[in-house]
Amino acid sequence: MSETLTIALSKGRILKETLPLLEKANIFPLEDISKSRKLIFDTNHDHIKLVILRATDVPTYVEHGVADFGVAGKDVLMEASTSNQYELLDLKIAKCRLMTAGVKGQILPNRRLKVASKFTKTAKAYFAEQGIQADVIKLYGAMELAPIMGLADLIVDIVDTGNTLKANGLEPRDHIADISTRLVVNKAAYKTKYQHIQPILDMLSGAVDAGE
Ligand code: PRT
Ligand code: MG
Repeated sequence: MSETLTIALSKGRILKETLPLLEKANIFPLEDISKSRKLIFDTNHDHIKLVILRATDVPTYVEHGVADFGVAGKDVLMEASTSNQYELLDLKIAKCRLMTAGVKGQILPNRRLKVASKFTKTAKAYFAEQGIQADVIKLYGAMELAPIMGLADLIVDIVDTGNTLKANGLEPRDHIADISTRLVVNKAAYKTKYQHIQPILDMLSGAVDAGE
C-alpha cells in the first residue's frame, strides 16, 4: 500500500484520550508526541501519518482533503463547515454536554436575550429552534465571566462536572446536545482510498467497543 493516509488529531484533552484508542487499533506514533514540538508524526505503518492540530482546525483540514481522517469533538464539528466529510464513528471519548447557563437564581429578562458563546452557530440555531429571540455574542474563552460582568444573560458552553459553572456563581439551565469525539473522513478520500480506510475504521471501531 503506497498511498498515504493522514489523520488529523485535536491536541489537548482529546489527544490524550485518542492515542490509547489508536494504540488499540495498532497505530503508534514513532516518537512521543507529548515530548516533541513537531506537528507531523510518522507511525508504525509506512502509509499512515498523524498531524496534531488545534481542535477547531481539524474539520478545515478534512474539508479541504489535505487530511483524510479527522478526530474532533461534536461541539467543534457542529460549528464547522462539514459538507465534504462523513462522520463515521463515535469514539465515545471526551464526553460532555453543551448547555446554556446563567447566574444562579437569576430570572431571565423579558426582552431579547443576550447570549455569549464560542459556539455561535450552534447557539443561534438552538435559540431559533426554541422560538426565543436572542443576540449571540462571540467569545473565545472564559465564557463564565460574561453573565457575571453583565455582557450576557446566558452562555452556551461545555459542561462536564458542573464545577466550573458552580465556582463562578453560575448554574446549568438547558441541555442542548450530548458531546463526544467523532471520527470524520473526507468524502473523496473515502471513495478513492476506501481499501486503506476501511481496515482502519474496523480496527478503530473494535477499539471503541473494547473500551465500553
Ligand atoms: O484551549 P483551546 O481553546 O485551544 O481548546 P479547548 O480548551 O477547547 O481544548 P481542550 O483541550 O480543552 O478540548 C476541548 C474538547 O474536549 C471540546 O471540543 C470537547 O469536545 C471536549 N471536552 C470534554 C471538553 C470538556 N470535556 C470540558 N469539560 N472541553 C472543554 N471542557 C471545559 C469547558 O469549556 C469548561 O471550561 O471544562 C470546563 C467545564 O468542565 P466542568 O467539569 O467544570 O463542568
Ligand atoms: Mg482549554
